[in-house]
Amino acid sequence: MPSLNLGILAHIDAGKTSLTERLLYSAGVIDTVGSVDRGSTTTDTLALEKQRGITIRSAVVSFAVGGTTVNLIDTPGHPDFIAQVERVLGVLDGAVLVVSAVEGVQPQTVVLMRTLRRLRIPTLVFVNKLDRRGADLDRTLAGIAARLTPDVVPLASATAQGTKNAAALPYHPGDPAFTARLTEALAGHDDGLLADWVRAGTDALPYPRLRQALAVQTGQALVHPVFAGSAVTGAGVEALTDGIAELLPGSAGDPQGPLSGSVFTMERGPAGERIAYVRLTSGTLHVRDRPPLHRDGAAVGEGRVTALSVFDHGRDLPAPSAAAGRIARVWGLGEVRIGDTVGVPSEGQGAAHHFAPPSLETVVAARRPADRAALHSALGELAEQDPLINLRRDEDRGEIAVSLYGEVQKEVIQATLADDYGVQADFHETTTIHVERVTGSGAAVEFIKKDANPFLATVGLRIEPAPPGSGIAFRREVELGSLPYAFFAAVEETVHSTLAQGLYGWQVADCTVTMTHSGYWARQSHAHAVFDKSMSSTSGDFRNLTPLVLAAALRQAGTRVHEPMHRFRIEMPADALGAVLPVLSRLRAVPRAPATTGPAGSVLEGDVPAARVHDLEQQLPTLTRGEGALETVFDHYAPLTGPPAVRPRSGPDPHDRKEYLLQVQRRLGLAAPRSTAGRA
Ligand SMILES: Nc1nc2c(ncn2[C@@H]2O[C@H](COP(=O)(O)OP(=O)(O)OP(=O)(O)O)[C@@H](O)[C@H]2O)c(=O)[nH]1
Ligand SMILES: [Mg+2]
Repeated sequence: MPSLNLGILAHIDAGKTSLTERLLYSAGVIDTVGSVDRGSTTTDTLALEKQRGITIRSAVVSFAVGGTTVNLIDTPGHPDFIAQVERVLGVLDGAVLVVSAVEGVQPQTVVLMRTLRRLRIPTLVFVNKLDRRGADLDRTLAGIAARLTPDVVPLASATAQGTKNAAALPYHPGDPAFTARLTEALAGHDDGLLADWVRAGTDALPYPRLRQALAVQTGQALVHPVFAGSAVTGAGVEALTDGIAELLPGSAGDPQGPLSGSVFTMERGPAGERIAYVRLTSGTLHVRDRPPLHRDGAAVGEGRVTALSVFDHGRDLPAPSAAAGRIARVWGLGEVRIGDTVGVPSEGQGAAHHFAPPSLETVVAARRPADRAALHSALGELAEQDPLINLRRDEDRGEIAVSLYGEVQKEVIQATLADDYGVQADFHETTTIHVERVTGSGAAVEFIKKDANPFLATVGLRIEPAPPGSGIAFRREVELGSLPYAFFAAVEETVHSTLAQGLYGWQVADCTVTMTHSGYWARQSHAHAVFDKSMSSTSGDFRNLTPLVLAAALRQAGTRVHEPMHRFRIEMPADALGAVLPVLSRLRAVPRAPATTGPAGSVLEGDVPAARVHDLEQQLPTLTRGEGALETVFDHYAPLTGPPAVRPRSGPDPHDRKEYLLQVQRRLGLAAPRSTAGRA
């Protein structure tokens, strides 16, 4: 049976989990519809999810429709868990973007749709909550066209909105206004259709032709059909189910091809064992297979599949094998992490980042000193499972810091440490993670056996700024054949790890590093002499020299510290504006335009430093008599005004040459740097 891996995405509380429940019910997988509010849904299974009524971890369920097995992935909408969505994006054949008919398009909706369109993931839109008071389909559709994309085709109108009898009425194929709108939307991407339309004059094109073009263009993510209904009453859900089967393309993948799959989420079984969720794009995985594992394109050992289960008709069932197109839960993959490839990496797999990195960081400490080791290993395990939980260990002070998206994620990590690991942890004050941007260009070189270079390596590097968001690129100006590949790889890896701490201790963002000089001493061996290590270069020489050269180039180039900024949107009673504005300016928030005031109150949008978002959240209720609603989402990095914030370094500091060489020497366990004893 063909399969379709379908993600449900939306702003928090739009109704993803409720809709998932409805889809399962309408496909006959469950007999009663569970409720988020009673903690009885199929996908929100964690105790914390039930308590809080929000989704924290992506969950997979499946149902069959029209001869296709749909693997449905319910994702969290809270921006603190955006990393979960990030990992899911890479495994989707299609998506349903849920928009509330009451709240309309929300900040996270914009971020998600932008990403879905960029990745060309075929996406249907479902306007939910037609039954809730204040629902307005037309207003929501106008918002979608204005803020998400004009390439949408509404397929239904609404009646009795705002009541429990609310219904979505699919447009009739014989409705000339509807077919005209549909034709117009499709003809923009299809010259053949456009020509036929012009030729047909006032006659409508045959509906089956339009419907087929709609499926093709939806599959290419050129247009997005819009459905409407209610996840609570079930209105419109059947039409959505049919639309999923008809309009979204299933998985293509060759079960006979080379094995390739990617791990998009992990969980722990009852005995604490790791279970990886693998979306297979090619080949077939069997129990007892020993598939190779890859991380960022590099081999990281192999797993041994001890058991697997495949999603089919509801939940997953144990199976001897899983084939391309499917999602399998796999036991026995050892040290596997989210984002890893099982088998051979295929194109486009790997650590792509679609959303902003976490902008907060907090030091975590065990409440009981005796738990310190347990805390460190528990955090290490959490971070290993999820590469987006970054840890920074400060060996000197014996501290460990974890990067975060927000306060809710912090509470979830705290609860997980307590519930799953039995460790009571305290989180110290949250600080903002800044980045450094290179301001000019700089270059440095150290030659082998020259000056004070104690390493058997020649390395020259130039660093230059690159456009925001482009990341760190490594280039070579020297011939590939001029250096063994392993040495190039050592330089490239070290460039990345060195740039994790710039001139002020922050990650250096967006720059190009070019290798301008290279040189090494080949393995010396004479007929009668033993191989003399002090005479031939090793990767270690390149690893140890690169930070010194890069640090010198970076000092010449200069950097400026930038802080993360969030875009905010505040809805409040019009008379609260006077109290809110001065507080915003105290928090260094800057409105982008004057507030707009309508019958429903005032709306103000602007930018606020990430560091001040939590303050704003806490103050808003008092300023607006509890009626203000704040939404924020990361937007960009802005230069920090005033003196640059400095982050304490960890590890040897290549900007202090003498101290750096001493530390390297100590690490190598050498009496003195070889070949230049005492010269450093
Ligand atoms: N009236 C009405 N309420 C709905 C509808 N869909 C969801 N809700 C309610 O909206 C709230 C959020 O629903 P969820 O299904 O948890 O939303 P979600 O998008 O999964 O939320 P997160 O996973 O936390 O992002 C719950 O109180 C639901 O009962 C709907 O169609 N009509
Ligand atoms: Mg949910």
